[in-house]
Amino acid sequence: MSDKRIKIAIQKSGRLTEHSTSLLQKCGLIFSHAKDQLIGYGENMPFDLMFVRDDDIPDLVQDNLCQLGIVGLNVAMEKQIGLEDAKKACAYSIEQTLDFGQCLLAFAYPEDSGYSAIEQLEGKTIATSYPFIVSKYIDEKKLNIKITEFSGAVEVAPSLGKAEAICDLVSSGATLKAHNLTQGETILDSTAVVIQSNNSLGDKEQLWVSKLLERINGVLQVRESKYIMMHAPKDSIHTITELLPGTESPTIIPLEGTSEIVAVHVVCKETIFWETLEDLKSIGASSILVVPVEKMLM
Ligand code: PRT
Ligand code: ZN
Repeated sequence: MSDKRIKIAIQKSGRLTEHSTSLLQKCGLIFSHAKDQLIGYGENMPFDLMFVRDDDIPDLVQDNLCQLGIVGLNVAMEKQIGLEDAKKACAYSIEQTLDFGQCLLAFAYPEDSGYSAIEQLEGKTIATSYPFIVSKYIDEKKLNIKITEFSGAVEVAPSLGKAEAICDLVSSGATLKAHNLTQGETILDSTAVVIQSNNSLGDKEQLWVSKLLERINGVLQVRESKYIMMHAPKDSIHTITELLPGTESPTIIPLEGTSEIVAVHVVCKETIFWETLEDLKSIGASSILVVPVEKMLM
């Protein structure tokens, strides 16, 4: 890389766009991006953003035109398996799983078809936008099922007589219901992921990439993390750490005028429910405060 800038491919306009830009902003990246421009220029770090269609992201990273990309695991895997199939090396790796873009890649059968499992579709046809992932799954099960590729609106394939079943992304399930389809086996649990080119970077650039990945990890941890403070009987500390999921060693602070009660401070990396607070109260904790964490670097 002659210009020493690192390019990150993100979706131009779609379900991942706002989450991706907001994640990078939370990592401290300030960028200028004129509407309809392909590139957003990083102002305070050597990262530039390339705004593209999500399907182009694995190719851009594969060809090292972008060094990083944020894309659905479904898209990253489809390309990866496609390369495997063509006996070509995949030149990117999945570096980080993110907490947005959640969906399932699942089979679905027409409600009145009597199908409820993929094994019943021997000799039949499945429509999908993910032919490589689906073929691999079917091959592993040693089934003889044809695949017809649809680039969009896969759910209409059975009613058009193009396929007996489909395999498509599902989130709420409303689209399947609206087309009288019943959800079947899930073949992939997908979220957005960060992919990185396997081409080696200069030392300085690699340092920036590592720093960004570390900050992304910090942002993800912080989203669920809470700082919890309470007063509690000294002999209940062990039970408290058991009740609070994802905690490390708590900080114990003595209180003026008592040796039995202490102040306990702890960072909890999972969601805290009311039930947990009630359980803490029942073992003698009081003045329980749960506050959000702004930033975290582990
Ligand atoms: O223009 P471009 O090619 O960039 O965008 P796109 O239209 O291909 O992608 P987009 O923005 O729809 O989705 C981007 C990524 O979001 C996908 O690759 C997935 O990783 C993730 N994602 C999460 C989803 C969904 N949820 C989702 N529900 N992508 C698509 N859907 C579609 C699905 O295909 C089906 O048509 O939504 C419908 C089902 O939704 P429910 O809620 O009715 O079940
Ligand atoms: Zn797309």
